[in-house]
Amino acid sequence: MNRQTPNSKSQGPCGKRIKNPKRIIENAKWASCQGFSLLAFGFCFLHSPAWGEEKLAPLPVQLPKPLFEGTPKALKGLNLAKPRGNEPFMAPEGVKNVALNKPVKSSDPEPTVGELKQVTDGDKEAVEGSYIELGPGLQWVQIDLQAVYSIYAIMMWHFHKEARVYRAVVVQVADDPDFITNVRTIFNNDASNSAGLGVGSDLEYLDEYTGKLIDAKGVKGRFVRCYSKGNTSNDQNHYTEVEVWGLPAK
Ligand SMILES: [Ca+2]
Repeated sequence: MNRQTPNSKSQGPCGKRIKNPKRIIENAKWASCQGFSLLAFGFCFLHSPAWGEEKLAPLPVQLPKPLFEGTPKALKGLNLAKPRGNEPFMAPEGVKNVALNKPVKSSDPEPTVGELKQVTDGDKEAVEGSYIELGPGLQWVQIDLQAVYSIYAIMMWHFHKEARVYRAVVVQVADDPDFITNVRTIFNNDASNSAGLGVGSDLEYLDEYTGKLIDAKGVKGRFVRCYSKGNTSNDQNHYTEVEVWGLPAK
């Protein structure tokens, strides 16, 4: 039987004499192992959560009770967004409402009804005493998250006791309290630019107990500002609750 030992001289694939086949075999094994390691590293690189593929889970929002009173007023001529219903919104697992009990400022520092801290107090029921009323015309409320967060969703309830639509709703995120540095607009349904913040292409919507969900797509920021300019029932501006769902920024 023509069987070669590892130490014997043998023929290579090109017919040349190979002096040390054992060494060749070991090198081949080493190269194969390195190739596998590189392949495994590449697989991990592409699939590791550390590179931005967080595990997703439904946003754990607790909705208030529905409380529509009276007959909804006709909202003719408005091109409204379809109601979101109870469809879950997927966000990275572990997101929290980082606006809860955080400080609130406003263009109207003395609301006609309620106190500014109610915007982030966790109470989002539609009953009397659970919402604040700001003056007429363009007004804003601003939340200081007190740290930079990656923001995945903003939930907003203006007033969901009756069918109404708030006008010129604009939501911005910034790095500074004066909204000068790194200002990003994440929602704008002000089609006529009546707020002077630019023409918005988002649709107007009916305020409901399910809240307005804004997909913030992981934008990083510390300050959140929400604008409005009256509503279809009156010129005032109301807020029941604003939630900012995020994770500490990496
Ligand atoms: Ca509240």
